[in-house]
Amino acid sequence: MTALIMGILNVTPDSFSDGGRHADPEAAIAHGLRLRAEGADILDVGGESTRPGAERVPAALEQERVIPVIRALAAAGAVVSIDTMNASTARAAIGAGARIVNDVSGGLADPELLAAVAETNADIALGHWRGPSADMYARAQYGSVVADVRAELAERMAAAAAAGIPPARVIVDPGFGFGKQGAQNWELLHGLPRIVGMGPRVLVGTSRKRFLADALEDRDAGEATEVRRDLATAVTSVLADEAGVWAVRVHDVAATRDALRIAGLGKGTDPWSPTRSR
Ligand code: PMM
Repeated sequence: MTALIMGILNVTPDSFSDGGRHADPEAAIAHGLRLRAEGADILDVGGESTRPGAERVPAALEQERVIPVIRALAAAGAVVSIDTMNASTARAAIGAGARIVNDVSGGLADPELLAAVAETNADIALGHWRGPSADMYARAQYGSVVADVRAELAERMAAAAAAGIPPARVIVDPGFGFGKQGAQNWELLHGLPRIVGMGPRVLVGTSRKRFLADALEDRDAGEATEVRRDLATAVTSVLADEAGVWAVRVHDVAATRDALRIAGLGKGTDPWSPTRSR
């Protein structure tokens, strides 16, 4: 089976990678529908930037940004996830039709979040996280990054179970770029089979991240352009797919869809089957 594609819909004025293009709800809804038409299986709506150095935004402002967008996209039949670290936003988003709560902090940032999700039928994506974006690189100290991420994700899975969330509703995400420096991300990418071996569905988000841009920079080109980052993302998404992940979270849905399709040709599976699932 080919990995599902989660399309990123950041409804923020300061996202590092789509630069606040979708801060007004109408534009965000239109972009979400376009991502769906391009092949996104899930739309991940977020109202708070987690870019390195980002400050937190109040939950009320986050909800003002995301709730109308979630309501419209869910009403149009899309599977929507809410990218939030706040229990109150998770609750409101599920009320508006979101089916997955995507918490990059794995339930650590808001101690109420896991219990809030447990009361619903929503799935939870638990990200590997070592602390707020404002100073996350200070915590990028690992013995073995893959072994440490595995162990810390297992702790978050145990916390989700203790809060009453059945294991079948849990997704794990190794958190590329979150408290990880350049080379640690590559080690994690090639260690993905060991994360997949943990059991739950695995979600992976490498899209346009700094470690890709750093790898692309060369003497002539300077800062990697968005187009080059999207191509790099399509490559890392194929590698993640080959490791057996359940879904990849990307900005450029069309490029990743094409890459997954090309990589899957001749393998005896039809990555285009509308019933494909993982
Ligand atoms: N990365 C970002 C935001 N949300 N969610 C998951 N599950 N995994 C990620 O790696 C992840 C995420 C930061 O990137 P963005 O600002 O481009 O959305």
